Amino acid sequence: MANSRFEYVKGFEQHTTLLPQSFIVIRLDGRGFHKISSFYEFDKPNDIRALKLSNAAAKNVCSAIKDVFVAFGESDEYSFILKPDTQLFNRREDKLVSTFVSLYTANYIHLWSKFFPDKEIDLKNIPTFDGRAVIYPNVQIVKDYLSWRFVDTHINNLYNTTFWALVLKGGLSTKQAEEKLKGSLSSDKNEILFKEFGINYNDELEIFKKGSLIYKGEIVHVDVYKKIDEFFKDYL
Ligand code: DGT
Ligand code: MG
Ligand code: MG
Ligand code: MG
Ligand code: MG
Repeated sequence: MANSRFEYVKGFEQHTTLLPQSFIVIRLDGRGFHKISSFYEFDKPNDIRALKLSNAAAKNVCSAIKDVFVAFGESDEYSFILKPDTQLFNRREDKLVSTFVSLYTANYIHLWSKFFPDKEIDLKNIPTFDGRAVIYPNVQIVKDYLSWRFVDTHINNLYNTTFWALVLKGGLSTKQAEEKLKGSLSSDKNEILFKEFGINYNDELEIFKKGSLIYKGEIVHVDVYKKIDEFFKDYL
């Protein structure tokens, strides 16, 4: 490239190179999905079409970027875990995060009509995503990261399932449902679901209860922390 007297402006660019030999987790999260889910009338608390759409988009990201060895999705978020020795973009954080965000978002929008054939994308309500990269320096911590997202899925889903049963089936206001669930234990929520609504939480769809994990090109819904050693066996 020709040198010009303007070239010095390049010196203002700042780049962060992520720590070598450590796991890079890139987590994407839907922007304002509270509003997006209500605009497109997602089923409450879980919309199977939306979850399948995010899985399909994430699967394409995993196919495009081979250094992802495991990914996990729930609600409006997806985490992609890269191999610790990846040299993708020389581990430049801005390139990594922006590439994942745009690849995922482009796939999400491209695949939208397949999962929501009756709902056109509205230009003022385009689903978009933010992203961050986090470095986990050893296997134990990155295993705990994945378990954390899994447990979060479970806790939120049990709460949301009970909350929306109280509102949609029990006729409570959202405020009343919130009050009723304040300080409740998991066992209390299971009991409310069963006694008041005849719902056995165990019978809920696995994808709702457990989130989705992509490993070796397959999407599975499993107790992540029980199988965690299998996913990380190459790094133990
Ligand atoms: P943010 O991430 O700060 O831009 O804001 P939000 O609104 O995306 O907040 P977040 O990510 O903490 O929470 C996800 C929202 O998306 C939450 O309001 C529930 C909603 N959502 C996600 N998946 C579903 C679904 O399957 N059905 C429905 N009805 N809502 C969903
Ligand atoms: Mg967010
Ligand atoms: Mg969000
Ligand atoms: Mg979220
Ligand atoms: Mg370029």
